[in-house]
Amino acid sequence: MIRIPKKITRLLVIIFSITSFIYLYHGIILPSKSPINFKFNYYKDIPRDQIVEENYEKLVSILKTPINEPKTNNLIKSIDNPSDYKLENATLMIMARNSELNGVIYTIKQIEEKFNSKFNYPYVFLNNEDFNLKFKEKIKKFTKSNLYFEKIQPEIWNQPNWINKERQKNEMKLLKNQNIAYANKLSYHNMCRFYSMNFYNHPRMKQFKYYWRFEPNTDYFCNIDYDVFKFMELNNKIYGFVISLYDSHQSIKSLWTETINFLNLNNFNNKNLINSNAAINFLTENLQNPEKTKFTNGYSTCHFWSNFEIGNMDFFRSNAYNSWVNYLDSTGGFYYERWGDAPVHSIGVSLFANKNDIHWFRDIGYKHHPYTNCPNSNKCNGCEPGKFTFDNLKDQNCLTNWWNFEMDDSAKQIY
Ligand SMILES: Nc1nc2c(ncn2[C@@H]2O[C@H](COP(=O)(O)OP(=O)(O)OP(=O)(O)O)[C@@H](O)[C@H]2O)c(=O)[nH]1
Ligand SMILES: [Mg+2]
Repeated sequence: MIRIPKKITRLLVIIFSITSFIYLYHGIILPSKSPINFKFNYYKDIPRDQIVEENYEKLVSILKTPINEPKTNNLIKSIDNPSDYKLENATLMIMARNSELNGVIYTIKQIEEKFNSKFNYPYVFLNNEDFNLKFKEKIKKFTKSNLYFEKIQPEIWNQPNWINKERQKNEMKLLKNQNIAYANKLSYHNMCRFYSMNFYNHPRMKQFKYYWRFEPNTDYFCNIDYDVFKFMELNNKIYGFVISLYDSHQSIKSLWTETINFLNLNNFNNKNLINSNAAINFLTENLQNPEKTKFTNGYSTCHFWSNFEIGNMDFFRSNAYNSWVNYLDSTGGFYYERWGDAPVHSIGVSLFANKNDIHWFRDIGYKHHPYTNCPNSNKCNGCEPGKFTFDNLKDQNCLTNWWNFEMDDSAKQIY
């Protein structure tokens, strides 16, 4: 038998270890240089209508389960002396036209009664035109908080001048013929683009970290006795929602394809921006409305309904979100299609944030016609627990997917 000297054996072991490490590092630890390929792994061999029913029943049973406030040990409850209270760096934010004054008052009255009179967070009002005196004077009567009335500058609000007007006109006509709401309303496209990629950099908004977005003519049914912004900060939440829905797929035909294109940029390195605990199943589900996932090339169209949001703008200001949304903008999809800020925010947070940092505010009773989040809680009044929408819209519920696929036990048990 040939005896290999000990020194050589040791050398061989070292060489073997180094080569294996390099191989493993490149093959496993470093992402492979290949295109992104999202896979939805669930399969249910039952008819689609049955899936809709099952998901809806589950939503109703969750909403009917009695709850109270989040069961964390760090809730900061309403305070007796607001003038001494150290507020979070946060604001209540609304975009509105002067003509929407009554709708704004309708909702502010509820937000003040249910939440803000206990804390006095400031409000930011945004408009593409100047707010008139009547608007400003009337609003002052309903809150003691600081009010900021802000104009969105035309260069931020208006569409970029490189948008091909002829193409835009033709595409909008096609979408309008398919009954896509607001397809041919340019201001609506501007609004969606502003909320998708600009609101967090508005000079006034820049001073804040957290925002609560609200809309005119929406309802808030429940007393909120704790500071929701401190809840976000103390529990590392970056995004909070109340209602989750499917979208009209025709309005976002290429949004997912362009997202994949973006993730494949930089020699496929952009996919490193995806969070290791991203909510991929929520984004790629294809059981309840498979035609939507097919039409968009892989996106379920599930989104958080952004007419209510509580968010951390540091996330929106991050490199991942910003480079992606700027890429989206460069494709012209906000104008050649009718991309909403809801799917844009939702894809953004679902891909680039840890899903554990996205919070369902199950305790915030809320309605924006025609959908409601009505918890079974003695803090709520004026809505029917478990009622989500009309029967013919049941299949638009996507909250059950969020619950089934993305919430872990601690998220499910927080209420
Ligand atoms: N200042 C201003 N605000 C706008 C404009 N378009 C929309 N908004 C505001 O942007 C928010 C969203 O617009 P909505 O018309 O409610 O859009 P939506 O919720 O998709 O549609 P609805 O079902 O009609 O409520 C609301 O707060 C509007 O007041 C606009 O051209 N100018
Ligand atoms: Mg609305």
